[in-house]
Amino acid sequence: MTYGIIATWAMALEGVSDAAKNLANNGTIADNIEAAIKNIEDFPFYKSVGYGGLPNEEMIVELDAGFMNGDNLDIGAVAGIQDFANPVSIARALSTERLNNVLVAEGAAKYAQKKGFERKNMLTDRAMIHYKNRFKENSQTIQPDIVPYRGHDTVGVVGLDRAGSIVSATSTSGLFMKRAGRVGDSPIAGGGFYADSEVGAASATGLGEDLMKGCISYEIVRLMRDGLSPQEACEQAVNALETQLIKRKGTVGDLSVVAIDKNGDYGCATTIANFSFVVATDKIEPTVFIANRVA
Ligand code: SD4
Repeated sequence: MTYGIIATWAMALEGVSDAAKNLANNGTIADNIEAAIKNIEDFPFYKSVGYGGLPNEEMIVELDAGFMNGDNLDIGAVAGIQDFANPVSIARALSTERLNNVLVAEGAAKYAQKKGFERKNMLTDRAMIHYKNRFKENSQTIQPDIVPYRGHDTVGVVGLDRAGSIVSATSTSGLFMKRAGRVGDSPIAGGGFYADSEVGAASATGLGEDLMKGCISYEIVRLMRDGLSPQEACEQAVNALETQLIKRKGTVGDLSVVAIDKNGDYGCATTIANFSFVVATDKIEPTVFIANRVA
């Protein structure tokens, strides 16, 4: 059987490479996606994920993560969780519960504490400097404009193992300078992530407020179920959402997506220049590809 793993942004290369080796040896996609994301969460220099992720407007790092098991459609997610090292692992644990699969803020922290997940102060000195500089740049104390700074880099990973299981998962610190309590698409099933082992999986990165409007990860999986290839599904979903938002609102944020189907074929679409993503399958060595908006 074939296997494959696709992730948003070049930073995922190391995790994806390790995962590909394990998947070749019959490792499970759930274990390997969790490990690939933890690798990124633990690295202090990625500004949108885990340790070192940039804080909200109150200089607090609030983290979001989601996990979906496409075999049984189980979903787990945490939003606005503080002071835990690996939100993706907490999201995965929640996906195995019968109830209470999506927890926010203190409730999520209580669950994580009870389950023994590692506590950690996630605000690094470097992230604090970014925060302080942003206020200097704006020479004001009111909330500076919130934009997903160029090079936004939420991690979203989709994949398929040799047993045919498909998973999609995400982890992010969300938008720099977001309002306290703000939740993006990343922990929203169907928005930032979706997986169905009968079809495939998708994940998104970019402006959560807009990605959510199209339930874009669900939409990509739905299009694949209708027979589109992952590439066609990604392009169609991104183009349709962009078109609708421009038509109705006159503006749209960055939209980038990756997908895989049950045959191990992959797709990617973006509205930005130089969106990097990582692919490894039984036919493709771990490689960073660069996508650009389709005209
Ligand atoms: C969010 N989609 O919180 C995330 C941001 C992102 O890379 O993708 N950053 O809206």
